[in-house]
Amino acid sequence: MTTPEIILHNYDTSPFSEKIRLIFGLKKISWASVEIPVIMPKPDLMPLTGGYRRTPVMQIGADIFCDTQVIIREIERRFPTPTLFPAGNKGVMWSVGMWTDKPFFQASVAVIFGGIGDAVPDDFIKDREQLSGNPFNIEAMKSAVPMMRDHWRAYAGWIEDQLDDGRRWLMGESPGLADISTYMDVWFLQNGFPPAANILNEFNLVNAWSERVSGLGHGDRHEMDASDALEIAKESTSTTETKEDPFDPNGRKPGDMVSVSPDDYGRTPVTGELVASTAQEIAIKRTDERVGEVVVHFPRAGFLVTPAK
Ligand SMILES: N[C@@H](CCC(=O)N[C@@H](CS)C(=O)NCC(=O)O)C(=O)O
Repeated sequence: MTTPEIILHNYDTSPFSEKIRLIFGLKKISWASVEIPVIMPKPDLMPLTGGYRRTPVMQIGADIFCDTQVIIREIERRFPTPTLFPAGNKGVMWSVGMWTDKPFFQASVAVIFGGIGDAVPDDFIKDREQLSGNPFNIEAMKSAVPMMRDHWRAYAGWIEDQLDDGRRWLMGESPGLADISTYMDVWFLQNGFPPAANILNEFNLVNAWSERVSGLGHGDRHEMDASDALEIAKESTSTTETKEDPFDPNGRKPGDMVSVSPDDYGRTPVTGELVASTAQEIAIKRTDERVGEVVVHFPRAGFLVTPAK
């Protein structure tokens, strides 16, 4: 059997997708891009995820990976060379991701959307209010811009500090996950609201490094229609093996019905039957009339798992 294609459901302006596209570049992976809408509804994504709406989502046959944490883990497992961890330090690299994906990302959102201000379209504002469950308050973001610029500048200063011994990449002489995760926020600022990128003017090392990261490229990308991706899911069988987790502190086991949702935003729960779980990942099986049986994978850190009927 040939290995099914890697499919990334994404849109071009999505920073979290850029992180994955650059990993495809670093590892020279061939992949298919399915363009998904920037706002809900996402009618061709929901049959695959069962309700998870965030961007990106990776599909390999009938296995669906939600959140860049499990996407990255799966890419590294399938394509170990060149590694995303050229200097080891794996645990530290994952925790760097918590900084880049949360406080650094939130500072970027405030600086970008506060900067765009009244030009942010109404339907986008309404969608992001639904996503977060909070007001997407442009006035508040506008007034927060000076403080968030300060945070952003402090974070950029950390990148500059890391590079100031002359190294080319954050962990040494080869690119890895630290570069790509951190660059995501630099890319978002440069592309989301270019005037705000003047925060970077004082950071010569960061500017030179960011060009190197951008130069990793996106691997070998081709476009795919959403309908073809759904068809592939329908014709495929998940390759995830049922596996009990002997150390699960809550006694969860294959066959249990559970709901999984992010703990921060886009919290729609996805319900299914537990297939396999570890400290880092949970995979649940569900059925949809358009795609048949699929197995959906989520990270554990940043997600909530609750019993379901
Ligand atoms: N922790 C998630 C965050 C993903 C995320 O926030 N993505 C943004 C776009 S870059 C999003 O989902 N926005 C709403 C949407 O696309 O519907 C991950 O690592 O994948």
